[in-house]
Amino acid sequence: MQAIIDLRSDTVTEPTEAMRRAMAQAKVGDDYYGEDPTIKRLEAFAAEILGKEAGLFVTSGTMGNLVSIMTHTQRSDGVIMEENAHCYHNENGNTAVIAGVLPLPVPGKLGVIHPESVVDNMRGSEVLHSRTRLICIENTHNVAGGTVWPLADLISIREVADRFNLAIHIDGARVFNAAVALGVAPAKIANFGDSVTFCLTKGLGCPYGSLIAGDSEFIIEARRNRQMVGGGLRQGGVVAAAGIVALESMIKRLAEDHNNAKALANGLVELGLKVDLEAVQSNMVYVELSGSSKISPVELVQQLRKDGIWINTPFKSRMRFVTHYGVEEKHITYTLKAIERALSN
Ligand code: TLP
Repeated sequence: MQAIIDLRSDTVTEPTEAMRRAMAQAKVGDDYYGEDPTIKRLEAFAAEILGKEAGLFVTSGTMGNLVSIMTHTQRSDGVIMEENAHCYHNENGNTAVIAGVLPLPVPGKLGVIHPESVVDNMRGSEVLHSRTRLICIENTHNVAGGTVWPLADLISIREVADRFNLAIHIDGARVFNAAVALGVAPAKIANFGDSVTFCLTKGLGCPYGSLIAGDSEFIIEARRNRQMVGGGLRQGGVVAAAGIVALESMIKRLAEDHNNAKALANGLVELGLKVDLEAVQSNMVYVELSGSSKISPVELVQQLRKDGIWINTPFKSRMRFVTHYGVEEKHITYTLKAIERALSN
């Protein structure tokens, strides 16, 4: 097999032919004046799919989370987030540095925050404390394994948020994976959040872009905050056109990525590797080598690269494989064979 099998992330997906055609033909205008018809169409479409009043096109998931957090909070407010959340660890401290809020990391189980953790970390109006204003939840949860929040837990977190008058922001970079995994409409999940960010660039295959959805007032304010962080988009309709194609045609097929991830996970377990199968719920597989393995995780990654299989450098010996558009069943079989060879050398 010649082509590279890139399992580093679903962010490596490239636009489909249909997206490229739509991009070439996109009607555009200056978004600053509210005149880009394609961006407007994408924002309305995203809002509709998520059952929200309005949408806002932003350049990335990171910007979407930041702008949403800025919009829900004032400087010095406290924001509860799961201790391995992307917006806590992987956004370069932007919530603290730019939004000026205090992240309050709490433990999670498979990425899910228990309502009691919210209660334990709540701070009121004492002059000493940051006022807790917001809970950020991540669905699917990346570092927990691409795990999906069960609907029952979404109900519980909403209840506790309402009890303490907190808003909920959903980092739904992969919210469509969550919806497909649960077999529910994306709006059913989004309904538990006051705002949601999702990415067009992950399993949906777009070259760039994310959306925030929320109520109209929230989005008006979010647009101001997007401006503050340099996110005005001018003739961004060229990219939004790909986003519309993605929302129309790339959501259902995520189920294939989930099936491929499960096949990969089962194959890895058969090879004696440590995978928490309970955590394999969407398009990710995290794996660790057993202590008795002759090869180290870094050596395995290097060996696989020689076979044309790319994965990221392991973090604390944990390796991540991500399935996505362009990765097929035959690539999973090939990858498993290559791993078997590497382990037996
Ligand atoms: N995740 C990327 C890397 O940054 C780790 C990946 O390869 O998985 N929320 C979640 C849950 C994410 O996984 C990511 C990206 C983001 C937000 C940020 O999105 P972008 O990359 O568009 O800023």
